[in-house]
Amino acid sequence: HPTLTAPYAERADHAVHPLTSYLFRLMDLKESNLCLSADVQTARELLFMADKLGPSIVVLKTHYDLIAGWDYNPQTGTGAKLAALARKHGFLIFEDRKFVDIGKTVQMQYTAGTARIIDWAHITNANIHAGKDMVRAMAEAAARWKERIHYEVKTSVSVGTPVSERFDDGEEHGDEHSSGDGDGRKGSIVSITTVTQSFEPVDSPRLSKSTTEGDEVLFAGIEEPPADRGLLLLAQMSSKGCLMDKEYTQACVEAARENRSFVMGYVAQESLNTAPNDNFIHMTPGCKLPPPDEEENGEIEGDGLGQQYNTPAKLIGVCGTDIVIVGRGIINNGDPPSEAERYRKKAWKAYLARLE
Ligand code: 5IU
Repeated sequence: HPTLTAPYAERADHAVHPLTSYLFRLMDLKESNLCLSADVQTARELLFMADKLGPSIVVLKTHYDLIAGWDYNPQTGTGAKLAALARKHGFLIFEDRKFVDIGKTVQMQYTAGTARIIDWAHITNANIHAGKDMVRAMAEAAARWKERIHYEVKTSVSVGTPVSERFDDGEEHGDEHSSGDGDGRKGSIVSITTVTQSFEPVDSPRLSKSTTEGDEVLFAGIEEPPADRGLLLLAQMSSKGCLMDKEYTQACVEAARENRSFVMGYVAQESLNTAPNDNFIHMTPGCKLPPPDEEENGEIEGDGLGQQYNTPAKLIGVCGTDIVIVGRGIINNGDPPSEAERYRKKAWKAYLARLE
């Protein structure tokens, strides 16, 4: 398929979804096709990892429900802080929530409740075993969210105000910032609105080549992410004995094609782009490298609990995925930032080789 040999920059130009286009540009700019699966135990560790590994990654995958001490405050909580780190370093947040239920329930889980995932996660994913109508339900919820955000940005936030200055004037912001869905909460916009020039440039020589001057630039040429939300369909899993069959995976492909303005692509074990105009992005977990002193001869042991691993070279070069998702391979290392760089370089090399 043409997407296997097309540069990410070129695919950015042809992507239907604005976030997919942004993500491909980030990948090109940061020379990274690495997603960190930040499965740590506390919010503190999560934010630490996001800040330290931010320069190496393009996506940070979360499981908010395994984090102890997750702060649900929409303005100052863990989601808002992650969103700020995402802007600072240029990565997208992917909450690996694997939604599966009837459409109405999923809409509520996605937009409301404790975590308000839609406010801080650019991307989430869905298991469509309950039927593909739930994809449309989530798309509708995301469209309503976007409308609300645009309205709130226009009416109540002056672009360019640093996050820290925005709500600390001692005033009640009740009405004009209310999120419009009747829960009386205020200011949830902080996690997503346009904030420029409020962060120090990140000290990363690797990125400085693209630095540009100008108001809209955060650092090193990375622009603001669009105020959009995207979905990945859970098409295949990495675990042993996974019950998702070919028919299910094919239903995901159909659901993706029917919802191109919301579905960015898949979490899958191989590329599912087959139709001429498919340009979906693929992310793949179950990725690990052998230790640096060992040859890459294919076999990587699983974790004894059903997880199976492949190397970045195989997943990108042979299976045709775009982004590898790595958790314990990086997190359990004594030096996560340099281990993340080792994974980034390997995965990027596999991508460059695929282009030839
Ligand atoms: N994850 C998988 N396999 C899948 C899907 C998600 O491992 O098919 I969809 C998640 C689980 C964990 C991360 O959060 O990706 C992988 O972590 P390790 O790299 O530590 O195995």
